[in-house]
Amino acid sequence: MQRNLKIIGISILGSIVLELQCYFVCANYTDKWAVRIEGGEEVARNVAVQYGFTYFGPIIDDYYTFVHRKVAKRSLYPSSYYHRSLASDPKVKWIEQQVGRRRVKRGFRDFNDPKWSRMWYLNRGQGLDMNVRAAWELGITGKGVVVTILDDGIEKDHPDLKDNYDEKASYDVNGHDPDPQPRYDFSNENRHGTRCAGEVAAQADNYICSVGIAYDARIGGVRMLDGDVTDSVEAQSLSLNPQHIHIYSASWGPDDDGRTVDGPATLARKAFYDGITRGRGGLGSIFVWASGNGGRDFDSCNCDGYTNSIYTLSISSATENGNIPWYSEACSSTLATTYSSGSGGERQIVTTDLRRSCTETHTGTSASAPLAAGLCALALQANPMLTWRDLQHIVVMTAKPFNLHDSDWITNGVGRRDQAHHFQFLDKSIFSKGLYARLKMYIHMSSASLSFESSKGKQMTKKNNCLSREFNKWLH
Ligand SMILES: [Ca+2]
Ligand SMILES: [Ca+2]
Ligand SMILES: [Ca+2]
Ligand SMILES: [Ca+2]
Repeated sequence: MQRNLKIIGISILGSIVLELQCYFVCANYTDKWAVRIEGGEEVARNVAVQYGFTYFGPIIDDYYTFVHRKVAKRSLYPSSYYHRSLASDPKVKWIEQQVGRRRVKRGFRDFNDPKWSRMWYLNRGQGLDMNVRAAWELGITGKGVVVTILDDGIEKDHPDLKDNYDEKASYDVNGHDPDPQPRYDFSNENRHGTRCAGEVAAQADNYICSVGIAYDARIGGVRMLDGDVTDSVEAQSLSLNPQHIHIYSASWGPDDDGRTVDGPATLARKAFYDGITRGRGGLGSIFVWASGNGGRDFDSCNCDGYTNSIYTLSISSATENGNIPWYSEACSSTLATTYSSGSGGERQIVTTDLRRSCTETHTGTSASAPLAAGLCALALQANPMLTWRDLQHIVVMTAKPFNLHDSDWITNGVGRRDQAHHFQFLDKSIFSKGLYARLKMYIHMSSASLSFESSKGKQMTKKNNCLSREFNKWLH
């Protein structure tokens, strides 16, 4: 009895060892052989029959598949007997018993970040999200691209940001020091920059919080809103390290009260111009701008000289259900929209938050601009040679109006639909090396901007009194 148990014990152990060995080395032999025979299919058929094989069909050129009915469909060991007899025929130039190989579909797997399942604007699929997973599957994750958030600072030691944090893309303009850590208070007033940063480059698959759109990009922050914002503060922020930073994301501007007409002053204007002419080795810095939250007060982003500048890529919002949000300002200078918050029942944006935490309640066009900055980072990884104008062109030309609902859609003179455009970065001619990133953004433009395209600006200038000189110059 004891002896029997021992034998069973050994055989179980033996099979475990075999299993473990096979996990690394054992082959999975099939009942098929690939055989090279010169002289054509008929010769191959005859050889098969001669050695008891069944001719299965051609593979390529002089290679054919034979199958042997007496061989198991799957075996750990090769069938040397039948192999040797077939190989002995002089007409057989090469022969190999075929082995089943483990191959895994390279589909998209979900992340382990706890809030990933809540990131509806990235994971809904079916044309209802920003389609970044298609880019990620191509290995486009923002690698090598540097983004900075011009805001109230960045929590650089946040566990979901610290590995992507880039001190060369950071500065504290308010405090005149290199450390942009936000100033902490009871109301967490200075959480904005940290929230925006996580949307772009929160680390993926680290069991922490969320996933940034460009989760392998480097991210910095400029602390410049927590103090007096002067022309020099803006200019210094917009021109930080322009040979290192590729994309600047700004979610601020003049009052959205429906009465203010304001824009960049002397130094900030110079910073924009220097950025697009000299930044990124002359390809031009990318300035992504939130279009403003003054919809309730009928504010127009055309009256905001920052979004209105031709040098900024101005971004508005669409809600979870594809509607125009209550805070949205419709205007012709907006190039695109990305998803953001909406009305009560609609979900908001998930991102990193102050005090090393995580939030599902980031809102407004403030949340949209960083998503667009993340998309631009993906595009720049796909093709780092894109100029600042190329990127604007891609955004406009690849927009698609899926899932965006409104009654005043029109088709403009170049066949683009206006009011709410769904952007899709997809342009093999622009993404060099055959790479293309299927990235989607949403566009939301006023009817005025579309009529401008059909009438070369004349109609638009009539409808929009706040167009800057720069913008008019661009139209003509
Ligand atoms: Ca500081
Ligand atoms: Ca994470
Ligand atoms: Ca505004
Ligand atoms: Ca603009």
